[in-house]
Amino acid sequence: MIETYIDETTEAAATVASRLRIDRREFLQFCAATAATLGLPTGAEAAIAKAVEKAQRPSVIWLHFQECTGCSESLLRAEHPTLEKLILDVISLDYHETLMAAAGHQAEAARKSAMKANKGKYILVVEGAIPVAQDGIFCKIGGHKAIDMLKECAADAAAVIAMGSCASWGGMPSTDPNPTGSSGVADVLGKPVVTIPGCPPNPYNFLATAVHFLTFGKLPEIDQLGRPKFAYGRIIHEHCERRAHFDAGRFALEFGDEGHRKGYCLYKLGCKGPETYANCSTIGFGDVGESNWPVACGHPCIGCSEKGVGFTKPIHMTAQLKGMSPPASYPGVVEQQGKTSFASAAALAAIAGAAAGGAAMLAKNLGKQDDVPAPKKGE
Ligand code: FSX
Ligand code: SF4
Ligand code: F3S
Repeated sequence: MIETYIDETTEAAATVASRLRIDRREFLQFCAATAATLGLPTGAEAAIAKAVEKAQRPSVIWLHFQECTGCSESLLRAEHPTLEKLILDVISLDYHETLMAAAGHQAEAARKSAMKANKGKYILVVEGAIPVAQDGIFCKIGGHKAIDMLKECAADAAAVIAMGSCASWGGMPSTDPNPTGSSGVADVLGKPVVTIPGCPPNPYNFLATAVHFLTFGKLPEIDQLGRPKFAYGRIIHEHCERRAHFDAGRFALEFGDEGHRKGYCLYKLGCKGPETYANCSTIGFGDVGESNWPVACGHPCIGCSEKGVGFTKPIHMTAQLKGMSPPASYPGVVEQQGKTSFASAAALAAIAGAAAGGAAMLAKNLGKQDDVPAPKKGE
């Protein structure tokens, strides 16, 4: 049984690897990583390898509206293990204004023919918000208003994916006062769609969604905002590499201060990790190396993927803490003899059954800064 499984997986992997001209081991690693990203049980990588091998690639029509093209850039900028090759292998990208060679009437003809040839079967991916103010006049492509083009393409699509925060809920173009009435795809179509928010969104989340469709013939399970649960089920703060500093009350207070240089928690610089649902902290971005995501680079998360947070709350406003356990009950990291630490004080409060006292300790801990000297002038 195990031998058959290994044989089949190896065979499928070898076929795809030679088709993509990548190493078989790299492809198997990709299958295992995608299965893990999707939260699938052990063995699912075999199903993924076989599905990608068969490559009955779904036709994808990719529209661009109000955006910066960062979503497409993030898909194409990965170099290892040739993510863009895999993406372009698992889908048939039949219309994409940035990538296609065709222009003008040729491009329009390509869209119409892809829609006709794959009627009812294609996946519509939308990048960018749709302006609805003044009858949608603020964005036109090939003489068609974005709002009309979206409705026309969505009518015969098997599934609609809103790629990026702009398409998911309006994103950056919808920032107050939103003069063009920038809106998300679901609002314009008046029905739920799969959303992959982020500015830009993580390409692995798109790829994993496409691979899920390819492997199981359906899109992954989504939450009430249309986000795949495998990627947006938990808050960033839960898995952040700086979380121990948060729990210990050690914060960077200014960019470049000692706390910042030591890699302390960025909560006080406005990090929105505690109220943003995304997997940035666990899967990282691009190929620069592990731990490549905003917080790891020293910048607070701005909540770019979270409606009502990114492009809505000021970047350096402190985040609302969601679903907090009482970190003040953890042992302190820097204990000094003869002093009652916040941790032990909180423990005493807990022993006394003073829940309110524990909450006060948490608040106090957030106001604490461990002996970090203020930066000297000129530092
Ligand atoms: Fe840009 Fe995409 Fe941000 Fe928006 O990404 S990276 S402005 S989410 O639509 O191109
Ligand atoms: Fe990480 Fe931000 Fe949470 Fe601090 S507040 S632990 S930097 S996610
Ligand atoms: Fe965006 Fe925050 Fe992730 S800024 S990329 S949601 S860490």
